[in-house]
Amino acid sequence: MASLRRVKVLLVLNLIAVAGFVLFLAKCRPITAKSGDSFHDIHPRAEVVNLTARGISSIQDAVLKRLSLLEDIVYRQLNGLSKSLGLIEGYGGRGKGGLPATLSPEEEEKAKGPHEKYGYNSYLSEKISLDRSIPDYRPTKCKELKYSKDLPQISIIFIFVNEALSVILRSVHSAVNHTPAHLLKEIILVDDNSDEEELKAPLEEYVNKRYPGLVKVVRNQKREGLIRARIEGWKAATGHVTGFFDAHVEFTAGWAEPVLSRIQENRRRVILPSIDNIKQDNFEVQRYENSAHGYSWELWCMYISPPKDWWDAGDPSLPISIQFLEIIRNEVIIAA
Ligand SMILES: [Mn+2]
Repeated sequence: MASLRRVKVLLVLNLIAVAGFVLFLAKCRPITAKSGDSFHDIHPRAEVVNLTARGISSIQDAVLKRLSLLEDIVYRQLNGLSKSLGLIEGYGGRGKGGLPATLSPEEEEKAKGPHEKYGYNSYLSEKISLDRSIPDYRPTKCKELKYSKDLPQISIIFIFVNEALSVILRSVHSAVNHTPAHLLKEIILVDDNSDEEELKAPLEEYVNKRYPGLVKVVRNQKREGLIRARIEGWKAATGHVTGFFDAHVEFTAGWAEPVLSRIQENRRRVILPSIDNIKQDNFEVQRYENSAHGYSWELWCMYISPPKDWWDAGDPSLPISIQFLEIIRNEVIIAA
């Protein structure tokens, strides 16, 4: 008697499950697409209906296929965003892997003026993807370190005046691509009163559509200079940690965890990542040796070799403590 009841219950559960699948398939019918649309071509209705006969694993496959198709559609739409600004997304293309990028002789001609204006080859920058891959030059020991999942969130602040749009957006894309999402509270763009039209509505519309809710734009009504502009960014920040960067940088994977981990250990620390170089003429990423940063008496920024006890320890993953600064390898910056 008990077993009969169990069978009945199972039968009812099965019926509910089948009804659920039928309902799911009915609700998830492909939307009527325009003729020639690849969505329609890849998922004709007949194929979806036949799947009910082929069992659950086929349905799962169909759902997975549909998800990857939707992902493609979303990706294409987002790519359209950068295309409208004459820019490119995706990991490949010119300058991928941080290799030197080149222009054709005709393009070289067009590049001369902008190069002079920005101090780097901004015309070439437009031909390099906003998501290009760059090499990970961390010492092996740094790559092997494990960090707590529970780290404080960071607000990344970029400051700019009349910087090339493609260079700012590559900084933003790179920050999003290489900072774990749960650690990135927001990105703040501080425009210290630029004149360039492309940095006004086009920049703001792009970041609002591409990264809704993630990017804030702060505009100074008059030129304030680097430090006051940074302070304006800091006022807008809501993360536990604030990171200040020039708006012509690219990040590598794993840059954030060591920084946040050291600040979590001691909130009074100011951390400076070890900075590689992006060459201003061809955007090649050039490895720089681990070093501390300091200033000469003329206030020129200098790279300082780590002290003897750091070398003696023989562990390249150790921070270099020079008074209040600790250096961790991982940000790259255009030395422009
Ligand atoms: Mn700089």
